[in-house]
Amino acid sequence: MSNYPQGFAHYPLYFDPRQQLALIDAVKAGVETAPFFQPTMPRTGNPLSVVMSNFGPLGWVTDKVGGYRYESVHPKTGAPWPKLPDALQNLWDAVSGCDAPPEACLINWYREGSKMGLHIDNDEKDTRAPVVSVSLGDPALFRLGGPHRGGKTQGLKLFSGDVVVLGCESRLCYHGVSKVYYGESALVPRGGRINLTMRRVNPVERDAT
Ligand code: MD3
Ligand code: FE
Repeated sequence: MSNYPQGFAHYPLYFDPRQQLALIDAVKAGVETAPFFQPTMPRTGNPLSVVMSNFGPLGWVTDKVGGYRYESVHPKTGAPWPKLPDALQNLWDAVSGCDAPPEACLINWYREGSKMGLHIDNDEKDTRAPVVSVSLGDPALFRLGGPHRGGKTQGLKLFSGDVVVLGCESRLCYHGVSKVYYGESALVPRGGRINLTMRRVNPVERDAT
């Protein structure tokens, strides 16, 4: 039985294979200037199993000393993150219901054995806007729980080209990736799965009328 939280939407194969290739090309171009970096956990310095980069004015980074945060420049090169590709801005406009553009687009690359433990995304000051996610390459088993740690979770297999929108209640639900079906897709050049997540970070400034 599927009973998803309010604000959760899944669009299977939103992007067809040709569009998926174009997105991979955009990621390839982005990581030429903003190479994948190895994120590490606050305090322990343990590496996350994914490597990351970002598009847009802000990027999510984490390391032992600074912890989870948004930064306007790449942690290694010090350069601004590359501009968000138009295809992703168009996706945001089509499915987010948010007038303001996303400020950050996190690029997660899952290689053989990579996973992501259950967590809540709450490093954003504005959690009213949804998170919009695009899956590319190998399928993954995504898990979505409730607002409390230790509650029930349900699994959903995400395939290349799938889009997931996490708004309202689902925005603050526990979620993670328990498994990647490594080697099932040949889309990603060096293998694995790429996940893109667009977010608002700061509250939208509205003009007083
Ligand atoms: C549910 N990424 O980057 S995407 C993350 O597949 C993250 O790489 C996973 O969790 C991935 O933080 C899941 C789908 C997703 C993204 C953000 C969410 C689900 C979410 C925020 C709130 C609730
Ligand atoms: Fe997350």
